[in-house]
Amino acid sequence: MQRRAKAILATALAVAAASTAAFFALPASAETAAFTVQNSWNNGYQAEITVSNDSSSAISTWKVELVMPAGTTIGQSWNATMSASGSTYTFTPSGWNATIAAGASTSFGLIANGAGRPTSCLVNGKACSGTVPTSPSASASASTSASPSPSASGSTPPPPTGTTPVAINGQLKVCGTKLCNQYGKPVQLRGMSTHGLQWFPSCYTDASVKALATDWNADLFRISMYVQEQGYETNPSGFTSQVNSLVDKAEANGMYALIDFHTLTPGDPNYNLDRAKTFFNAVSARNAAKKNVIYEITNEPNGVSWAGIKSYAEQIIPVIRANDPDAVVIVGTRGWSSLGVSEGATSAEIVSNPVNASNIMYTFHFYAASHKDNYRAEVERAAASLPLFVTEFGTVTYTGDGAVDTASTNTWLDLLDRLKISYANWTFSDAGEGSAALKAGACNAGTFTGTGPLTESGTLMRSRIRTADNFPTS
Ligand code: IDC
Repeated sequence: MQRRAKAILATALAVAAASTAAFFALPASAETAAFTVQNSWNNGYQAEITVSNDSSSAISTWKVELVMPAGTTIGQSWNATMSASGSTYTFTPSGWNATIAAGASTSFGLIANGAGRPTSCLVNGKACSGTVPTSPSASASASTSASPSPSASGSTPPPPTGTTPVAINGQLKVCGTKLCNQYGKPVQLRGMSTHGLQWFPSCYTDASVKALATDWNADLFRISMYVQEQGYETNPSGFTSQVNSLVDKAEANGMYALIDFHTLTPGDPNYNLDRAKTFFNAVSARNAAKKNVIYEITNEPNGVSWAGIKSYAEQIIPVIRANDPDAVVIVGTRGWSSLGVSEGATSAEIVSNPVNASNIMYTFHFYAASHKDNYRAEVERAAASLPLFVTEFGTVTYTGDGAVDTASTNTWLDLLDRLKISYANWTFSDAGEGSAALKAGACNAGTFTGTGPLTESGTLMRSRIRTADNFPTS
């Protein structure tokens, strides 16, 4: 077809300053690039260039060349490798973002010194068409921290056409300190986390995910993809596919899918920085059009400063945003996602130095038999100024084993309900440990409904998760 025939060869560049929004006419299918000024100041600006593959087949690399006018230079870039020759600046992939799937895109950023916009641009060697806007005024779409953008532009979405959590709530968005649905109303999602995908594949089948949605009435399915311990690092493409297939299963059942890049040991997420870029580029490109995906970029940072975690987040979030701009992203916190408490700090270090990105939340984890009143007090305090998401908690001790602490679990869940903090319980698996919701052998037996296959922890969690949701639509 015409689209296929024209792929690769036909290229164009669309250049737009945020305030002028001038786009060139593009060929029916092409690699394209959009130049957006994100922030500007007296004698400089920050721009983002999004390279899109609008064709029907993947491209394996890309090159953007910009010619800058006299008086303006490009000082630095990120998520691309830059080289300069006179006034021509050439940008090639950082490595992890070379391949762009059909219909997907990737972005890189730059800082220009001087107000001049590019006078010429090429994508993969083909000339741009149209005119480059010259207005130096650019409306900032600079990111802010956790503060809300109270009224989203645009009209109210139509009433829901289905009854599942995703059909009702649609695309989620952080509003102030809360997670809001497509109607701008705060919601709490309640659900379960997988165990390590590498160990319990038979627990995550069509039948089990359906049982979570229809028998447990879960809203949320956390997909825990360990990076070490025989996880992602041993087979990146295999684990990426497994995650994508579980995203699809959650979507088919109307549940939100939380993609957990399950770092644990080593505790510094920067150890996995390149793997995270590759992984999140792939999953965010592949799932960009879905409304049910939430990204958890690091599970439990430990032995690393908040500054180190923040730096990691500020490198991974742009990779996701380039493909899936409206998705909520969740950032792990210091001390095994304890908001710092387990390493002698507090949430104040985040409040005073938040991640420079919008539409994000921060992780808090607890294990009910180990973490009690002082942790609850910190959550209550932090929730007043930070959007929090309990992406993992256990009913037992932090080892994942031992007796269920029903009283502490219920105290915790009552607090999360009151604060409308979403949660996922560790684990929906039949691991032989106290935190597992299913009895040993239950996954191979293949029955996931009712309380028959459940442990004490599973029975408690099912009873908490099954109760009616409160998802306001007006
Ligand atoms: C535990 C599992 C256990 C496994 C161990 C190491 O329950 O079977 O042997 O990890 O992989 C966390 C982690 C989570 C832990 C869990 C319980 O996010 O990976 O799972 N836990 O120890 N943080 C606090 C507790």
